[in-house]
Amino acid sequence: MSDSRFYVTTPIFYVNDRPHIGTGYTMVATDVLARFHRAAGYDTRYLTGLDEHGQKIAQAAASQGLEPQAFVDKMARPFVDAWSLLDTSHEDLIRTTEPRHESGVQKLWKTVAERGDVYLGEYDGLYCIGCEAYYTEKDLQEGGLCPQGHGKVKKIKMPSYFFKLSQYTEPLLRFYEEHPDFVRPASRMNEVVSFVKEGLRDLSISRTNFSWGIPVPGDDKHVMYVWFDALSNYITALGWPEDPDGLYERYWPEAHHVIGKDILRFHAVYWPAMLLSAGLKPPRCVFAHGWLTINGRKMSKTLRNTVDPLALKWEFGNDPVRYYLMRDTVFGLDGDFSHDALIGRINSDLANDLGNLVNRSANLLHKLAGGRVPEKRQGGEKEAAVRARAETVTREAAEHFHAFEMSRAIESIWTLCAETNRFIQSSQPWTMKSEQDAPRRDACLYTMAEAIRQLGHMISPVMPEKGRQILTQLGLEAPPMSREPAWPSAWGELAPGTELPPASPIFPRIDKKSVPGIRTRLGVDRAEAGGEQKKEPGKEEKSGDGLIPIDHFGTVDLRVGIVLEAQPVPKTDKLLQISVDLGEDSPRTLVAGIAKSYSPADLVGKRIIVVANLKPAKLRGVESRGMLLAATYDGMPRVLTVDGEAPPGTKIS
Ligand code: ME8
Repeated sequence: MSDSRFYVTTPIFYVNDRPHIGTGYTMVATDVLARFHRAAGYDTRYLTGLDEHGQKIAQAAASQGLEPQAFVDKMARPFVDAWSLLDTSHEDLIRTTEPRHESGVQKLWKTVAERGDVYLGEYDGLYCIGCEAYYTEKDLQEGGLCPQGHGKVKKIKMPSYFFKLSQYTEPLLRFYEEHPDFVRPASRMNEVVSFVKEGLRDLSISRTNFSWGIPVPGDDKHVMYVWFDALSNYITALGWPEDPDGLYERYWPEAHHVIGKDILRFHAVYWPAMLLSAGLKPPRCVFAHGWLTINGRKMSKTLRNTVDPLALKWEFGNDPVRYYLMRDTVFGLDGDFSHDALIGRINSDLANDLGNLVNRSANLLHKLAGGRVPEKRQGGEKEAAVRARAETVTREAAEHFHAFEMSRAIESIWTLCAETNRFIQSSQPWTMKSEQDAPRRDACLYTMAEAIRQLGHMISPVMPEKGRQILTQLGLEAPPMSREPAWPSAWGELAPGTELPPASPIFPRIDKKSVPGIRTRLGVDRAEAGGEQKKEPGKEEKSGDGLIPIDHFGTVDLRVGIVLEAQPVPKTDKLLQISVDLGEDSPRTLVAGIAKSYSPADLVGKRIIVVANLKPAKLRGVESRGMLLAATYDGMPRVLTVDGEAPPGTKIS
């Protein structure tokens, strides 16, 4: 086991929302970092999780008429499913309703209290439920609005336990000075220091006006403030305080919290103060990344749905989307998600640059070297230049990954891609046909193949599947998904004589003609038109053969739904009223003429197919918002269902 360790965490996401491109962005970035560190030989642990307590969750549960525990159990599913489909390589996913977490947090509370840092008082001030945060007047936007866009904040007055945060002003400032890299990027460190220098006020850490939280030890009229509970996940997931598996001791000293800039204060001020109070070490680093907008607009509930990371996976595959997210935004700064830019990157960087290089090289090896890795020969200056570039990039890209500069690491890797493309062009191995040319030809082809192997290794943290496919093209047995190809890999490890499989393209181009269909399927046009589908008059496509173009099919939004409840519609023997989970904030009501074939109980739990973008219609006084699909045979409707697992809201294409 390596001595070098790396522990990387994501924020634990609130389960009142569903996974979207913003949370997906944090997951991809942390996954890339975890995979890079594993490849570089670090003993790595990668943690994500779900934040399941607090007033925001309690309210969301109530709005669905569910008990909070039933609500969070239901809402945890889409996250677990999404991360599994996106193939993120976390070792652990903690839920704050798990006993291992709750007991750890209570222990942390007791430790802080035993230090004399907790007292009972009264909170009389402002609170934003959307942020689950306390604010003062000067934090607010004009009109008393939440600075994070959650609308009007509330005034609350209640008995509350307080944490003596004010006493940590000096210790924190000293800690920041001794650990100048604690908050990254550096500009964020300055922000934190200025905030703390203004002086800290004690922090209210318990609530009495609702009960969905971890009880305060010794006073169960209070539940803990959700952030006291949530921040502790980073150590409770390691097994603190008992540490039965030694994970806390092994990984905590190397903790790196990757978060969005919206929650920096909690991680860089409150959390280290809590830890210092408990006599524990603060994490090594808090890295705050920027905010992702969508097509230049702030994310909204509607727009988020159109950038569902799973819809992108089905359309483009995971790796191109990961590549785009890591390449197009500088990690730490704000960035924009644009479907057009994503398609642009797929066609230029992936299909043209890397894809052409790999495919062209595989074809050359078949044509000129009989489908085997050629002899390893010295070659001339040109070969030496490629090798030198590969060695520089191996070092440079690793430095960038270590510094969490993913876009710069990729840029560096692409210089090797460009250099290898130029090398093939100028060497023209296809002209080296005679026996006499054999040594030169071998040297050239070996250098080309070896450069591609290095590229396969180096892009693997960003594009694990594509990296493996590249290695497979070189006849190498790619390591299992759970193990990354090693970094660095010394030049010249490709064994001469290795038999190569037939060449097959790895990075397909997206044809311009298919772009309108993609935009329709992903709902981009609808979103850009503000929710309405644009139709150009007179532009209807007609076809005399009764066939429709694919994008007509794409205008029907078919989704998987899970039936939650069903009941007969009064005064009819045909209709059932069904409540269906389509993965939205609240279930939809559908009315379907299937009562002849199904009793309500038969339907509950079925995964059905729903037309989700149908205009609402009233049937016997009940508004139906969508239509389920059924095949009617012999007068008996049979409901269409899904073969196997598919979370509610999954798009059918
Ligand atoms: O804050 N761009 O959870 P949360 C980039 N439970 N990243 C985004 C994003 C966007 N538009 N939208 C969300 C919470 N994120 C707390 C955390 S941790 C102890 C408790 C990402 O569900 C980003 O990482 O609101 C952000 O910090 C996180 O999702 C917020 O997730």
